[in-house]
Amino acid sequence: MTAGSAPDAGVPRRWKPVSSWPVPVSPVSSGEPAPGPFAVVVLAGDLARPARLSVRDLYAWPQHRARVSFECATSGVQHHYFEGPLLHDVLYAAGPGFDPARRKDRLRFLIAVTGADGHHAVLSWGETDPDFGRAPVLLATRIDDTPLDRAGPQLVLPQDRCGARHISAITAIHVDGHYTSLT
Ligand SMILES: Nc1nc2c(c(=O)[nH]1)N[C@H]1C(S)=C(S)[C@@H](COP(=O)(O)O)O[C@H]1N2
Ligand SMILES: [Mo]
Repeated sequence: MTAGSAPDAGVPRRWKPVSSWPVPVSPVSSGEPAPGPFAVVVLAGDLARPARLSVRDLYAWPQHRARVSFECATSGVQHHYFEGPLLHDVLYAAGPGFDPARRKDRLRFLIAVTGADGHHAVLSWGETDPDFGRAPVLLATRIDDTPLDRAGPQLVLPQDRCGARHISAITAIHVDGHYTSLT
């Protein structure tokens, strides 16, 4: 199969308001070391409920699947099968600081994703939003049926031709709605 052709990989789940969201988000506990050998992702920035999530915490959301092919400038074409929640679902549950009733208000938000080795990339909120770009971006909990509990989750953009945004061993996701405009 090609990128995004898995049955549920193409369209994000229906939008749900935060108030009825069934998934509890772990509260932030500052200064607490990572629990044992399990990787933890920090969700921070303009969020009502910043959080530290293990890969197991990410199993609480609906798991989507995607078979992905991408090209790497150095290692050529790679094929992988990923499973995990939609990045959008996880971040929306953390309470991004926009007015959900005003669609325009979401469009000033950035999502900065950082890996353990410092590799990082910025996405826009509008890119993943069901009302705008609807990109089925995953926060993968498994790669090729191997759990990522210890390595940490991986960013998956099934629509990308190049692999550079498939950030592995994610340690932090920063949501930013307050960057300074270039005027
Ligand atoms: N954390 C991290 N993730 C990363 C990278 C990296 O350097 N660090 N490289 C990216 C690139 S350039 C590609 S093509 C894919 C696949 O890289 P791999 O062959 O090293 O797995 O991972 C991406 N994710
Ligand atoms: Mo690459």
